[in-house]
Amino acid sequence: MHFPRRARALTALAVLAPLSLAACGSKDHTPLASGLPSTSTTSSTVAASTEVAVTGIDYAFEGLPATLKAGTTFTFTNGSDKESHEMVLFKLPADEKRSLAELLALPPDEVNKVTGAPVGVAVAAAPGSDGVVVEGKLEAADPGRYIALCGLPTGGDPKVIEEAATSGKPPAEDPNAGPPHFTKGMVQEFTVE
Ligand SMILES: [Cu+2]
Repeated sequence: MHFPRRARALTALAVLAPLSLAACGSKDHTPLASGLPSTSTTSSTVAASTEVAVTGIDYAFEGLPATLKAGTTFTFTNGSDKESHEMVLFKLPADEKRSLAELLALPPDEVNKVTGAPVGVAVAAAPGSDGVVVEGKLEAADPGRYIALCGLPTGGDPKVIEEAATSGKPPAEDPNAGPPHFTKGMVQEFTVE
């Protein structure tokens, strides 16, 4: 990669996101679960294409089928007119049986142990922009369960996010930065066959 420092910074963003969720969450207060896409929106049809165009909107992924073929690659585009978005792709361990909602309700240490490092990260900081892959590859190479999420802050300044992405430094203080987008529903599981 051309941007190793950049990749580290964004990985930190993605990995830290669940920490903030767990810190403010509890069994009685689970903003993530309430924002999860309902299972009725998923399809059992295996996508025919092995290249899938995903769009990040406020606050969901569009174009991401429930089931895909191994070897599928993704492009990522920001479809918002105000927010930054990213697509962070994780592959779950083969023996992991818990649901996405159960996993994200776990303590942060355990979540991070389950997900490990992302398979790939693409960031589209400017609203309407094409995502830039800054870590790994946006590819579902092998069969299994995958998760796509956006850990960028709600209402965050796209310039601050872009700066963090290009400088390799942590994001500057942003008084408008709210909870990560995945707590508002921008998280989706899919299966690769
Ligand atoms: Cu987002």
